[in-house]
Amino acid sequence: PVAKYLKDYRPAPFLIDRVDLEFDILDSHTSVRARMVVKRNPKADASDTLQLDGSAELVAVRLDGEALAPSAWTLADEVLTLPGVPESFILDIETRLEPAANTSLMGLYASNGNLYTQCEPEGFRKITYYLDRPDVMAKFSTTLIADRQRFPVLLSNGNKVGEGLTENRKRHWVKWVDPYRKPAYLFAVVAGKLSVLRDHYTTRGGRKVTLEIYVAPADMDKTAHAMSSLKKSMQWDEQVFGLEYDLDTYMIVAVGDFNMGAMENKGLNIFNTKFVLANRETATDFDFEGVEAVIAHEYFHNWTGNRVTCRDWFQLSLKEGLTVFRDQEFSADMQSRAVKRIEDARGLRALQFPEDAGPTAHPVRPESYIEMNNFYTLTVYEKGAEVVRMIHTLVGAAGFRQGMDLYFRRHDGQAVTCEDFVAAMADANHIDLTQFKRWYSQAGTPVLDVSLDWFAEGGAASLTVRQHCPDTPGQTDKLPFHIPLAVGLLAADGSELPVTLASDDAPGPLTRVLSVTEAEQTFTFVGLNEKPLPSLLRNFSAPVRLNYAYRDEELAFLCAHDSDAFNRWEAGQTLATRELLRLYRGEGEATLSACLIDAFAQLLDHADSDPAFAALALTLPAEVELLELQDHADPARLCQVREQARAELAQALAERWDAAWRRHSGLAFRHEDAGRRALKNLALSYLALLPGGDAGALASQQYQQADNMTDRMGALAALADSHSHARDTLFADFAQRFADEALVMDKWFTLQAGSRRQDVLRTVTALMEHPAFALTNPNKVRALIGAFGRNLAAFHAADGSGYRFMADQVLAIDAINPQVASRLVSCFNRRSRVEPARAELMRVELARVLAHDGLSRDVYEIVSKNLN
Ligand code: B3K
Ligand code: ZN
Repeated sequence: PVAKYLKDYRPAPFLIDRVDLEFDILDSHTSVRARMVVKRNPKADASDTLQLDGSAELVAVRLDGEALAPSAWTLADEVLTLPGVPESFILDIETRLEPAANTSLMGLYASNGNLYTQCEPEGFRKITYYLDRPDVMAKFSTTLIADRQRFPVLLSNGNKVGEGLTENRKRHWVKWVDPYRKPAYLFAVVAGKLSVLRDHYTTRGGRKVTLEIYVAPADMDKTAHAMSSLKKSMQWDEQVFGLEYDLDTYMIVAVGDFNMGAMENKGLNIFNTKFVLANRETATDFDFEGVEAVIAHEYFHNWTGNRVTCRDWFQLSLKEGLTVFRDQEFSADMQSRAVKRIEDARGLRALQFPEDAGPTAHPVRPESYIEMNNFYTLTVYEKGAEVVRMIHTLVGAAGFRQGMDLYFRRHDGQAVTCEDFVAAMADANHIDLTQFKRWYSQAGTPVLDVSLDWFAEGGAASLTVRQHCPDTPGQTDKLPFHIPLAVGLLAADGSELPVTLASDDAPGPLTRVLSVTEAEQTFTFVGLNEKPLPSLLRNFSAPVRLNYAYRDEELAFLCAHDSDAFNRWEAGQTLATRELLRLYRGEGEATLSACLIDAFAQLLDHADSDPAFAALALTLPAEVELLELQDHADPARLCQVREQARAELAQALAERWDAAWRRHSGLAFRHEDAGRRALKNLALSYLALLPGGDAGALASQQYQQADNMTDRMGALAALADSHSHARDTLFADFAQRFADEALVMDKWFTLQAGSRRQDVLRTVTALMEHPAFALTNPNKVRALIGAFGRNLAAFHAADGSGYRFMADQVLAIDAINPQVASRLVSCFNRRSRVEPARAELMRVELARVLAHDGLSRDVYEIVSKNLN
C-alpha cells in the first residue's frame, strides 16, 4: 500500500459541472447510470487524459453519446483512464452494484432489506467512476426507480422534483435535485420501508422547512428527542452564528448498520440508530446527550463542511474541528457549561493524549495517509476543536463571530484549507496567527512546566512557564506553540486576587489569558499583599499537560475554593492521580491519604448544589489516564490499585454514599435530574464495594423500581463485577426484557465485556454466539469486542490471552469490514507503555496480523506504524 502526501496536492485537471444519476434498484442488483458534464479545469495544468476513481463493476462508457470500445480506455488499480478527451464533453458511465454483498458499509449497501449509502471520504467511487475528491463540486440530480412494495421510500439529496409509476405500475420512481454544488462525498440515497416523523421549522428569514426523521416502523416511539434536538440546533445556529438552513426539506434517516456515528450528506443525513433513537425506557441520560450533540453536529455541518468544504482530505479538521467546537458550544448552552467542559477535557486526556503520544500520532492537519478512513481521529476531531477553541479564547466571542462571518463571505461555495480559516480569523481581528498555525502542523501534546517566585518586598509574583513538545513519529525538535494560558490567583482566604501585570495602569481581571509563545517566558504579577496560589490553565484553556509543584494541601484548597469549576475538578483529579501512582509504586503508606479522603468528603457534603459536577469530581481518574503516566506499566496492577482506592473511599465515606443514594432515589423521572441520577448511581457503585454491604439488595430495588434506563443500567453496572445471585438475576431479566431492542442489548454486551471478573474472556467468547450478536454489525462489534479491548485488566492479561483474542477478531472482522477492524486493532497502540513481557506478547500478535494474507490497507497502516 502506498501513501498520499499533502505536498503533492494539485488541482484536478478536469471539473464536473453536473451529474445526473439514475439508480435502477432490482432484486439481484442495482444498476447505476451517471451522466456527467465534464470540462477541463482552467486552473490546472493542461491535460487531455481523464482519470476517474472507481471500483464498481463497469458496464459501459460513452463519450458524447458514442459507446467507447474497450481499447479506448484502461482500468487498473481502481482508476479508469480515458486518453485524448476533448476540452468539454458528456460522459455516460454505467455500473452494476451488489449492495447485498457489500459488507464494508461504504458505497451502496443493504441493511435489513433497505438500501443506504456512505460516501465520505471515498465511497462514491464504489458507486460510479468519478473525480472522487472534495474540490470537485458538481450539481447533482438523482432518479431512483424501485419496486413500490419493497421500497416505498426513495430519498436523495436536495428537493423532490417529481415522482410517478412505471408502465406496469409495480415500480415507481422519484427524482431529486440538489441546487447546491457539492463534492461526491456528500451524496446519498436511501431506499426502503421506513416510517417517518414529520415536523416543521420556520427559519428567521421565513423559509418553511419540513423536517423528517425516517426510522424502522417499530422505532417510531423513540424519535421525539431527535426532532426536538434538531429544532434546537437550527435555532441555536441562527442565534449564535446567524446561519440559516438553505433547503425546503431536512431529512434524517436512522440505520442499524453504520460504520460511525452519523453522516452530514446535504439535506439527507444518515445516522447510526444509536444517535437518533432514544426514549426514557431504552436510553440513558448519556445517550440523550449524545443524540442531541450528534444531531447538532451534523446539522452544523450544513455550513461548516457543506457550504464551505475541504480542498482535500488533509484539511479534514477544517470542517470537523470547527464543527465539533460548534457542537460543544451548543451542548454547553443546553446544559451546564462547566460540566460539559470537564467531560470534553476528560475525554481528550483519556483518549486523544494517548493517540498523540503513540505510534499513530499525527498533526491536526496530517501530512500523509495510506487509508483516509484511519484519519477520522480524536486528533483531527477533538484536538482540532481545541485548536478552534484557542482561537475563540484569543479573540473573544465577538471577534470569533466576525472571523466566521468573514470566512463565509470569502469562501461560501468553495473547497478550502485550514490556512483559509485561520486567515479569516486573523484578518477579521487584525491579529497575527502565524505562530499559532503550528498547532495544525506539529503533532504531540505540549508540556508546560510552571513555577512561581514570590517577592514579598515588592508585592510581586513571577510565573515562569517553560514549554516543550515530545517527539512524535517523523517529527523531532518542535518549535514553541502559541498557547493561551488562563490564570487566576487565590488568596489564603479563598478569595480571588486581580491578575495585574506591571504594564497595567489599573488592577487586572480575575482570570487573565496569558499568551505563551516562547520556550521559556516569565510573567510578573504586581500589587499583591500576600503570596498567591496560582490557578493555572483555567477552563482547560489549551490542550497541554501542565506541571506545577503544588503541595497536596494546596490542591485540596483549590478543589474546595477555586472559582473556576474546571480547576476545582482538576485539582481533585491531580490529587487523586498522585495518590494512585504513589500506591502503585508502593511508596509510603499502603492506604489513601487523609488529604484525599477529606477532599472527597467535602465534595460529597456539598454535592447537592451541583450533583452533575460532584459526580465527575468524585470519579477517580480513568485507568487509561494512569497508564499514560507510568513507564513499563503493569496494567493489571494499575487496575487493582484503582479498585482498592475505590474500596477505601467506599468505606471511609460509607454513610455519606448511603445518604446520597437515598436522597436521590425514588424520584419521579424528570430529564433535568440527570445530575442527581449520575450522583446516585456513582454512590451505588461505591456502596457495591463495601464488604458485607447490602448493595445487591439496593441495586435490585433500584433496578425493579426504575422508570428509566439510566437507573436500570446504574443498578446493573453496580453489580457487573460481582459473583452474586442478584447479579445473575438482573442480567438475565435485562436480556429478556430488552431482547428486541438492539441498542439496549449493546449496553448489556458492553457491561459484561468491561467487567473486572476473571472469567470475562470466557464470557465474551460465549456472548459472540448470542442471537443478538453479529460480527457484521459495527455496533455489536464495538459493544462487545471493542469494550473488551478497553478493559485494561482483561485485555492485558499476563498470559497474552486478551491479545490473542483481539488479534483473532481483528483478522476475522477485517475480511468483513476493514474500517471496523482498524479501529479495533488500535487497542494495541500503547504497547510502549506496558512492561516488556506484555509488550513482547503484543508485538507477536501484531506481527501475526501483519503477516496475514489479504490484509486491508486500513489495518495494514495502523499495524505497520505500530511495529515501526
Ligand atoms: N463526516 C462524517 C464522518 C465520516 C467518516 C468516514 N469514515 C461524520 C461527521 O463527522 O459528522
Ligand atoms: Zn463531523
